[in-house]
Amino acid sequence: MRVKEGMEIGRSRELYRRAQELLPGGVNSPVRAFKSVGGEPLFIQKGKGARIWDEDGNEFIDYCMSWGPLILGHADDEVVAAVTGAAAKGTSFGTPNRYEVEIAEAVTGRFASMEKMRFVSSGTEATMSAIRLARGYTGKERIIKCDGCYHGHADHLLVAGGSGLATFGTPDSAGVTPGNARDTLVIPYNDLGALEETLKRHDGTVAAFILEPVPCNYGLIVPDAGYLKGVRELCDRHGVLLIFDEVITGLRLAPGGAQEYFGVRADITTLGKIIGGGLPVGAYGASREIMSLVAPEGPVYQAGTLSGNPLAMAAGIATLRRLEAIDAYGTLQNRAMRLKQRLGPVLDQYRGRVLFLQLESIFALYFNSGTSVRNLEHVKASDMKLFARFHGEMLKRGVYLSPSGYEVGFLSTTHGDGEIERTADAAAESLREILK
Ligand code: KE4
Repeated sequence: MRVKEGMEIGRSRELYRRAQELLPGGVNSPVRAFKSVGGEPLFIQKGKGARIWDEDGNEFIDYCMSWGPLILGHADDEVVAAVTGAAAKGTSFGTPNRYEVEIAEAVTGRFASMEKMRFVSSGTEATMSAIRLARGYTGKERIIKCDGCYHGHADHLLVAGGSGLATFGTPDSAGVTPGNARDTLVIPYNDLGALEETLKRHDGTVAAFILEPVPCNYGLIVPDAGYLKGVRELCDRHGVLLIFDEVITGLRLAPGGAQEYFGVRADITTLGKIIGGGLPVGAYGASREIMSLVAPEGPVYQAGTLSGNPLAMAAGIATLRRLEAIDAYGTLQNRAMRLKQRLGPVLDQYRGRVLFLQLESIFALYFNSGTSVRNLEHVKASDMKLFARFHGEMLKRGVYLSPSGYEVGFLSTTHGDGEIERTADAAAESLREILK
């Protein structure tokens, strides 16, 4: 594997200098700034399949995949054709359009718990609206979330756990007022006892429990056997709505997301990423009864200039059609197995120092002595400085990992044997370099 020592990044560097003059941190979303892995962000010019090229022409095998949407890889021909075809007829009308109906039929056909749905333009809008809907439907004010689960940047969800087991949240960002955090209770993930205690202590006041069924924003944390079923039972017992934030897992773990994969129904589901094929999208859905509360049918207000945008909807329809046409989930399982098989012998040499976790086409790498990751504490025990060095070594070898040890990696249907071989070789050399 030729190490790209002294990789030419002059064009990215110049763009970054200009960007920092105009955009906070030079980026439009913080994690892109490479702050937690060091170095300067690369400005990506194009992508095709599993590969991306930066402005200086450096080529990488991409495992960030725009943080999850690109399950079919970059610039899938049919998705691009759908977007360009839609754009040629106009980019937005602010009126109902046929694409919204077609994609709503496709999505609700995959999620038994979603009889009706509403499209918005981001995952943040989806979860913010889902919480408002839960409060409007139940008439209750409090929500429960899990420490380490990320649901976008709505004030009442930028709330961290306190020291105790089940505590009132504390603002996790400047500008989030105690008043905004006051009605958010925070508990550990994979802990049914904490959920039960919180539900009992606040019985009758909790509108909903929102969680990532598989947390992917603080590394990858896999639910304990029975955890999600236990959550369902406790929410039913206490009359609390269960919101599954499937912005990442929806259409990724299975066509019907984590709900299909684990066999646990949510009351309200939020989606994003894959259903927009890489264009701005979010959505939330539930039973007819719950969704009847949403304006203009009901009193829960929510709106959006570009909600249901024809280009995003066309990209989503093309994505869902392709996923079905190419048996994508069989392919993704095969790709995931291949990656595990090829990385296995490499990682075995560092048992007790490196932990590779994978759930289908989602994976995370921890520099950690543990053998499993069940909660936040396990993730916090990882050496993020080592991850930063690993990230840099892999970049030099032409592999682009998500630029944070708290983020996960994604496979797509386009990560072929060649890409996986190169990745395993790069990992072997990078680990040798940093753990020698
Ligand atoms: P957006 O508002 O970024 O579209 O979605 C927010 C969101 C909601 N729920 C889950 C489970 C999510 O993972 C996200 C956003 N994910 C992050 C990456 N893990 C987006 C990347 C970024 O913030 O730049």
